[in-house]
Amino acid sequence: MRYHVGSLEQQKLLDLYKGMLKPRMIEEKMLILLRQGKISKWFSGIGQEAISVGVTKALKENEYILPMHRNLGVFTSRNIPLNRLFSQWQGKQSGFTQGRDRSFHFGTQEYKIVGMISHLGPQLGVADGIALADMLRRKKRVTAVFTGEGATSEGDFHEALNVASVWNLPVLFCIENNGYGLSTPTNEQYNCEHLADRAKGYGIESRIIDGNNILEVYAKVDELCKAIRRRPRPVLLEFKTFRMRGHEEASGTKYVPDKLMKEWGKRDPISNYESFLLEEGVLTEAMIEDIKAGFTEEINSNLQLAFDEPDVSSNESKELIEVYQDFEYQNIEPESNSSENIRFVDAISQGLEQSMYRHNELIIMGQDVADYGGVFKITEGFVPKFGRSRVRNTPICESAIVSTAMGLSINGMKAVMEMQFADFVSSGFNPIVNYLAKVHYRWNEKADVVIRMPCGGGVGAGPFHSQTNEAWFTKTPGLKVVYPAFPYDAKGLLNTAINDPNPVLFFEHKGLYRSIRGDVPTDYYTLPLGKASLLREGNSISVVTYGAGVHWAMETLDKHPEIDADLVDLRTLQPLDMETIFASVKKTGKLIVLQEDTLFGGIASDISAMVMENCFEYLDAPVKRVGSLETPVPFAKSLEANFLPKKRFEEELIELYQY
Ligand SMILES: Cc1ncc(C[n+]2csc(CCOP(=O)(O)OP(=O)(O)O)c2C)c(N)n1
Repeated sequence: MRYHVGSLEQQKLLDLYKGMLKPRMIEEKMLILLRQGKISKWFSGIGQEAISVGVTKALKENEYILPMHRNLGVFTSRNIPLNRLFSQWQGKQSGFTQGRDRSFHFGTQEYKIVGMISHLGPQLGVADGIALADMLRRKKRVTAVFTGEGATSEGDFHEALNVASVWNLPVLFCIENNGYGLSTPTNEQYNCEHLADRAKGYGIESRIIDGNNILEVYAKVDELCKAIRRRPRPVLLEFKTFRMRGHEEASGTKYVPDKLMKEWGKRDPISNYESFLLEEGVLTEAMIEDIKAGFTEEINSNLQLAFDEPDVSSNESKELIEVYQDFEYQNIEPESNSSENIRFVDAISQGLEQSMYRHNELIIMGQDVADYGGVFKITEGFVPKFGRSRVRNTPICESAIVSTAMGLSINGMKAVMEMQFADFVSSGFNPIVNYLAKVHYRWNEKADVVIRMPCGGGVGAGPFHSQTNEAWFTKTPGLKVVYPAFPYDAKGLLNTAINDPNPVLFFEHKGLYRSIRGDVPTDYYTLPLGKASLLREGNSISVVTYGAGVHWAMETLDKHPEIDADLVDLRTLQPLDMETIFASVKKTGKLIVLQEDTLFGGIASDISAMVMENCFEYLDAPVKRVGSLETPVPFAKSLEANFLPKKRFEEELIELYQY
């Protein structure tokens, strides 16, 4: 291996050596502990240390770095206290996730490290968001993100590189090409000569770097970082290296030809560099002994601290509370009495616009949201007021944009993302339910993101533009779900959703956009999440519903004045106002829950179950649930009318009333 010292000083040469040696020695210790059954899983980065260490040391301390599962060198180069790392791997309290997630699945703002989720790819889009925040604040910073060559096959890789290119984001995309993704060799993973060649297709620069040569890694990345700080832009790096151990320790390396192992064994980044430094007189055997003794002491004493720490114990209320970031709702009343009779769609637009004035660092992203104003025209006229940097058209890549929103939040900004249609959220599902929803529980980080979801049927739009898919999200701890039925609620709740630092799925029924009007205060105001509204009061039956269901229920009740019903509009589904439901049921003794979504697995089922569990003695009839037919949403008018539950609701309501 050839080393070019260039202008690097002795101190730096030594620092790089120590930087690689420390994670190697930690790993060697971990492999022993693994064999003794003292730690569970281990993903080895042995042989790849030069990449983690070289990249991290080329960054400034205030620049974010997003490592993967083989990047111990990133954590040690940022000088994370080892006892906390060890406690993390043992699932203990002073680890970074308090026992809630394992291995390298954590981040820490203190050290500007943003760890991975198991799904690999979303990391790349998160880096885009972090870099976007830096760019918008005109901070000349680099964000570095890692991926293995295997994960480059995920759509997230393509989406993130494309977004970074279109927006010219200062992201250093680092591919560690180590020959295998689990047991899959590179020729079964991709079919081009170098992954770096893909950069051309995205319109960005790339470099191929010998990932086992610390001086090459450090010098090239350092030079690039300086260049990116001067002129922000994305760059793709392909580090050629090799995975010297199994995917994780238990899985072995039987499928790797011996020849490859031997060849790469000779290219070990540490032993080669050590020999070089000895030859150059930068290191002596005595110094090596000294350095190793120091690390051994540091590792052992910190391990002892971790082993001495008791196992975590579960405190149920703490576990539940920490799924969400603390949010103290502030009730803000409109400043004046002025109000206007406006459409549902206008109320959302107003809330969004006033929130943009209120939060300087709120960014809107979505397809066609800029000059075009979005397909429903909610952001029409926003660009002249807030500029294209805050009202951002995105490529068609829901997953990367959700991840980008997450990155903006990590770097201290707020994001509202418009799904063009709620149906398309499936293309961004992974980061929503796995990243945004779980990040606070895992490592105490907020996901200050609102995802606006134009949803719902009755508009003759067929299976892919009509779904109301809130149940995909009410199921997932960590998300909040809002679903207003009136313009007044829509504006106040959207404002609160934006103030709330937790991830909120904000459902907007597009059938209501232009058909429902209401008086709405002209000024900014907020409404609390988790509070249903009792729209009508009666004594014989409780009708619980939300969204378009509220309007169907009102029409039906108007047709049947003999039925004196409580009508509860849930307004938010997570948190869910069970108190109001219970109080109503205790008064009326009969409950019918109406949802537009297909019935099975929807919120109506849970409400029904909770009422049975909590109000059984008060019930005079079985709880009824009414929802759409268990089919996709059909296109033709007559089919859709029969699919939707409006007519069945009337029949079931009468039946329950007469029970
Ligand atoms: C979406 C997803 N699919 C599959 C896996 C299982 N898995 C975890 S790591 C891995 C291999 C990754 O290979 P690569 O990206 O090359 O990184 P390496 O492990 O080689 O460093 C696989 C298949 C996963 N975690 N997430």
